[in-house]
Amino acid sequence: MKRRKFLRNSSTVAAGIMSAPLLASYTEHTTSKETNSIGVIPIAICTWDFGNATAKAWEVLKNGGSSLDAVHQGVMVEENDLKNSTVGNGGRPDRDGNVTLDACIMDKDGNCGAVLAMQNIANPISVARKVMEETPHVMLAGKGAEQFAYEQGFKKTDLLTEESKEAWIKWKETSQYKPIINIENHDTIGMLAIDEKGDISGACTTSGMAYKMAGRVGDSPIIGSGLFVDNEVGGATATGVGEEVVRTVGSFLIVELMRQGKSPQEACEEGVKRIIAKNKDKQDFQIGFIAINKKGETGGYCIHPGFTYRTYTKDGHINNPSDSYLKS
Ligand code: SD4
Repeated sequence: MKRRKFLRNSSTVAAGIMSAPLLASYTEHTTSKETNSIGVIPIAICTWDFGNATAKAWEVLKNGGSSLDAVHQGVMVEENDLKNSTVGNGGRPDRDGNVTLDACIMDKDGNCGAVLAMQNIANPISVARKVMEETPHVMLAGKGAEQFAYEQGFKKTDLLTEESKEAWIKWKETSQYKPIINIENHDTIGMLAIDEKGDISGACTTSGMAYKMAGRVGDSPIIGSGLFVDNEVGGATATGVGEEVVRTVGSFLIVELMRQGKSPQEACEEGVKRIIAKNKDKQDFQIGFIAINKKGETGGYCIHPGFTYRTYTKDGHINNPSDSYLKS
């Protein structure tokens, strides 16, 4: 998209006159190269086309809120969306029919909290934040996480929607575990934000791979894998087959590459290439990384075409098509 058109769209957003439904259908694209090199803060960026989530984060940022509140409230929009079958309430279950949620959050001071394979609680990101703020620990898993959530006042919620249940029953006819690339064009939400003070935070939340083994945990709640923030450098977050991200500690790697001087775009590309290097004979899976540096420059890269990421700044609310390692 030409810069002039980009600015015209942006001004509509900057004037604050876009309603939520409009945001959801806002699909104007620009190339990632155009936006990546424009460093601007405050900024919110997230994996996939979760426009309602970035809109919520932007509302927090533009009112002077912290990046921590922005990412927390932003990703919660998706956790609460019952139509989203990959995050929070309404997420696809494991192979036994249980919805188990993973989430983590990290702030400007390197504080972090995570919950792993937690059932019956609709907002794992809020529990992860409580783990960070109210306990001496970083991760709580399974029953312990659930028990902690109740102690903190969270309500027990049945997370398996009728639609998810029907899909699971149908899946049981074959019981084949085969993650689908770019499932429904949206997936785990990882979000990074920089507030007006220049402080960076991140959050990541997911129901994990559909029909996974009971107890399976991916990269999303693992600090350094699904998410990493260093307020001196930047942040990164991931979506896709978590096992592959964990093997290269993907998000930490990307932040370290930025520390060594790479741009967010270059760092994401290197992150994907490290995964490709470990999978010479197998490329039938998707990974998408996004990153941001201290200046507010952004980057995104993936294995297969189809991954996009949202950015929201004073200059616009954009769904950026990510460049990919494989071209078709
Ligand atoms: C996981 N990374 O559990 C998550 C799921 C995901 O695209 O992002 N799928 O491995």
